[in-house]
Amino acid sequence: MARWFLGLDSSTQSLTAILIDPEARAIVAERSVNFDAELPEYGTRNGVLRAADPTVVHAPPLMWAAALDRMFERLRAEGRSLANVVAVAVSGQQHGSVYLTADAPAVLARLDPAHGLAEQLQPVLSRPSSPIWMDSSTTAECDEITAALGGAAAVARRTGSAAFERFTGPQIRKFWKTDPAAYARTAHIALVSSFIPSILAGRIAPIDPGDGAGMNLMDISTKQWDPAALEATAPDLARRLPPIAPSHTVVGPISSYFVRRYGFSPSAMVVVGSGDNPCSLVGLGLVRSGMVAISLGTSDTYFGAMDECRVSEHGEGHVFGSPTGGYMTLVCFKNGSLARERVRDELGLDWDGFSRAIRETPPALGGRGLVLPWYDPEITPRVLVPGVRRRGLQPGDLAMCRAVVEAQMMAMRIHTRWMGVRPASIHATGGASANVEILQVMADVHACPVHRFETTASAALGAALRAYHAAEVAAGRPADWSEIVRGFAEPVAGSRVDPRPEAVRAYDAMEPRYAAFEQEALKAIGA
Ligand code: ADP
Ligand code: XUL
Repeated sequence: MARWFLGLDSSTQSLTAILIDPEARAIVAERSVNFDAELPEYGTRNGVLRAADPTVVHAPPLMWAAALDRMFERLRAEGRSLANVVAVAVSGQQHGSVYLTADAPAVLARLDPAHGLAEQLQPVLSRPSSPIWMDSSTTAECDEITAALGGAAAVARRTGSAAFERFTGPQIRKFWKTDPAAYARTAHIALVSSFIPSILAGRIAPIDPGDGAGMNLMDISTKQWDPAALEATAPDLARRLPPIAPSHTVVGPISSYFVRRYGFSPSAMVVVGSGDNPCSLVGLGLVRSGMVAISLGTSDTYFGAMDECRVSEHGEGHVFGSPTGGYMTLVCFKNGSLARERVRDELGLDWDGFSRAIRETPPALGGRGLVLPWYDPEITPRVLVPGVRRRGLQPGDLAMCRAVVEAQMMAMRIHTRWMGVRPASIHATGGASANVEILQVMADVHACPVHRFETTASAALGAALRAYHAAEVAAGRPADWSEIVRGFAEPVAGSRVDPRPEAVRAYDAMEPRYAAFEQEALKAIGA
């Protein structure tokens, strides 16, 4: 009988499932349920519910549960034998939280296969909607938590990130402040990534250090709840949180609901869930310290694996637990594709013209010019007052194409140094990774080879690989992560771009000039 592993990614707009067969190193199936299109009764747009206040963004947790029924109905209807699934692991959009009453454990334990999940879970929600990562309505609570814990750097040292509006702790605090009665009715608080496994296993599931680190509640060095952070957040919080357990922990066998309704094997294991970014780390094969991915999407993100826990003194980026055991970082740069497009459009070019302009200019522009491409407010470094700053460059200058990409890569190099890990190789993903000239600048500035990854569902794949890994561990077999991901998380053949020694030297020389220009600009705007 085939041995399949299932990864489920409950993300903002959809639920994605990937079934893998590790023996064949094959993806057996990949399917998505789009929330807006397939569950219109929940009234979401792009998977979320908006309020009059634009900073408030929630989603209906029952929709996430209903999507599970939809997904398994579909896989069954296609003739996939879910009896082959040995283990299932979940990836969830990070930070979002689900609030359950004291009846939840009993209801979860006795789900009736004659009825759908949403209908049965509705009575155990103490809060009908879930604040998600797009919610930014908790600035006051962030300030209160930060003050109680001794400042932003202290919060970052303690929990891996400064207090952020979307993080779960500030969200819980706001809930307690604004609806103390509903908070009092709440006996269990779950993350998206622990709510789905709780349903699958029929019991309240632990939280893993990958997603637990996105709460401002976990001690990043011990990977356990931090009593002072809990205290600073809301009263009696400890008894409302599940334990934190390593990412490969088996929560239990799948609940009989799924056995009877969809034909899962009663021995199928449910593994602890994790956040979508920690799962993507695995899905992109970043299983050793020094392996880094740069995603060139709407924003650019830099994320990588590191063995030791290091936190930025300046609150740059986030540190999460890695599902492989150590740590990972995630640093977001807002002016990514947006800034590249602005330059391209200002010069009236298409992407070919943009690439040609890069090819025809020397590394570091021969020392001639610099730009700070802050078209929009920037996250890293923190720039609240946007504005592009040029030195030795005019707006219509074709050299702007190289200058903008160099600035982006140099900012990444400087603002990720606190990790103390020099990238040994970079996996490039996202729309702009199709551009070889951009990848060459990336390789030269970071002084390491770059490989392109085409990924549509790295979080779901990462979850499936986590399920496989957890089953190997549970069976007492040595589970080497490089071996787990082999054949699944592979770069596009022939996509390797190597750094050129001469260019690497030019960028070493450029770094202090760029850093000084950036510092001056930050000082001028009072950042
Ligand atoms: P998202 O963050 O929305 O998922 P994607 O990863 O899909 O974004 O990337 C989309 C972006 O990729 C577009 O906004 C575009 O700027 C960029 N892009 C696409 N092709 C190229 C190219 N050849 N060169 C540079 N950028 C490109
Ligand atoms: C990470 C974050 C997002 C969500 C999206 O901190 O907020 O990447 O995880 O799903």
